[in-house]
Amino acid sequence: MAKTVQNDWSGQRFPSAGRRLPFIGDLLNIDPRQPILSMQRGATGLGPIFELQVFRQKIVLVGDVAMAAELCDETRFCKALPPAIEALRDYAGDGLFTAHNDEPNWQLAHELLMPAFTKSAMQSYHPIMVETASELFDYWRDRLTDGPVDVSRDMTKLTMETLSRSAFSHDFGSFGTEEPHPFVPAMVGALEGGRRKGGFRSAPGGRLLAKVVDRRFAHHQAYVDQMLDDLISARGDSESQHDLLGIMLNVAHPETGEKLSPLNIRYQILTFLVAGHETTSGALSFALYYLARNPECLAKAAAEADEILGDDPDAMPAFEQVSKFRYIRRVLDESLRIWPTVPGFGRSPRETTTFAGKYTMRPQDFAVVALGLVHKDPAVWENPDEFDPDRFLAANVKKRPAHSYKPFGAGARACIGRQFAIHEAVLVLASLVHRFDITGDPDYELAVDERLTMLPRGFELTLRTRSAQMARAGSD
Ligand code: MNH
Repeated sequence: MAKTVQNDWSGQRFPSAGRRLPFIGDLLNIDPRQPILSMQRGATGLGPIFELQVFRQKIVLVGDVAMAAELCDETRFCKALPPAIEALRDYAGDGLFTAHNDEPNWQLAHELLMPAFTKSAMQSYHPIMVETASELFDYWRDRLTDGPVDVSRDMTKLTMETLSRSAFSHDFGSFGTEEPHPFVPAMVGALEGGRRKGGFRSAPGGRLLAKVVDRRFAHHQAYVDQMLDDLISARGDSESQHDLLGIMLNVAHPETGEKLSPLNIRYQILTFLVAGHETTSGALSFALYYLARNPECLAKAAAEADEILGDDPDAMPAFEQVSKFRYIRRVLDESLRIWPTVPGFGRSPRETTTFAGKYTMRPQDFAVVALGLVHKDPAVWENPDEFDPDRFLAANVKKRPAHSYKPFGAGARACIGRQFAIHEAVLVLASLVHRFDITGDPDYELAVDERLTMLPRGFELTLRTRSAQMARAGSD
């Protein structure tokens, strides 16, 4: 068995936090419940590039805009799969997110599925997004006297439902019960198992440990597998052939005639269910957190919603109206700056190169762009911890260097669902602040759950309908 360090950067060393122990390396400096956040906290004072090593796996992270921008240059660099993402291949194989750049199924799936993410495709998802958001609002309206709502829980219901209805014409019935659909904990459980495996794959005995984890999480995996089978087989001829699943099952590549294999289709469904909902749910939850914390921002957002949607508090936006909520869009952008719900991504050079003017970097080496640090680089972002949506006014965006803000990744492997996420999130935020007064608990201190993505934990909002208040304003 090779004793070499994985991702060793030809033996070059970078600053690392705390004391490094023999054998386990920096393991004790990482909080297993918050690996990314604890790594970022530990980075204070280490400079723009730093490393940590656990057993024989070294991870190199970059945390300033200059280095991130260099890594985002697609002519020299491309996506890399850090171990935690590589480990997801047990579930998502060569699906879009976890495919290696040179795997033929990436190109094929990318070309087949791009049409499902065009503007005209968004127009067909719009009514589904409106209907799903309305169901959430009805669900809340029926429970207004029950006390505050758990924001992350309900935003996850919403985005899960929107994604599965839009992409697979499948209704999870999330608003029928308090609890999330059992697929959600099963999926989170299966992925958590994968992440743990990724963490100790490079450890001695890692394979054995992986088997133990596999067994512990087997029931989650079985549930997820069954769900995916049901989703595919439940599809009759009558159902939409134009949603994502319809394209995957029926459409052949126009030039090569190739279609996705049944196994790859399973990988893609799981990929979209996972990539397509928790990310947006977190973005919505953080945006609501900042709105509740900043009354003047909330007032501006509500004023914008009222101006565009009119007097009826139950009005929902038309497709063309969604891009008009410019302030609400800035609130979303700024929330994703402070809390990028996908906290980083890996990059490798296409050929051996000199990185940052002095480090040799070979194609087998990778660095992680740590978005939580890049988005707060004081060289680019003034008062980086302050919530200020107007950083995203066009004039201010122009003043910043390229690649200062990368919540959706970079290059050919950037997020395919970006427009979908933005359309859904803006639509939901606008109609929500139009319909409800929201109040957070002033004593709530932001706590963040780190799964594959970031979500506020225990953040609650008290909701009141605005109908009475708007009727009063209208009669003035
Ligand atoms: Mn999404 C890739 C962030 C919403 C489907 N997504 C990525 C990457 C980031 C990302 C970052 C690149 C990762 C990497 O380089 O390794 N995504 C987000 C965020 C949101 C989001 C912050 C919401 C906010 N993503 C969505 C939605 C969908 C989706 C919604 C589906 C409808 N994302 C994907 C897929 C990929 C991806 C699929 C992989 C694309 C590829 O490699 O071809």
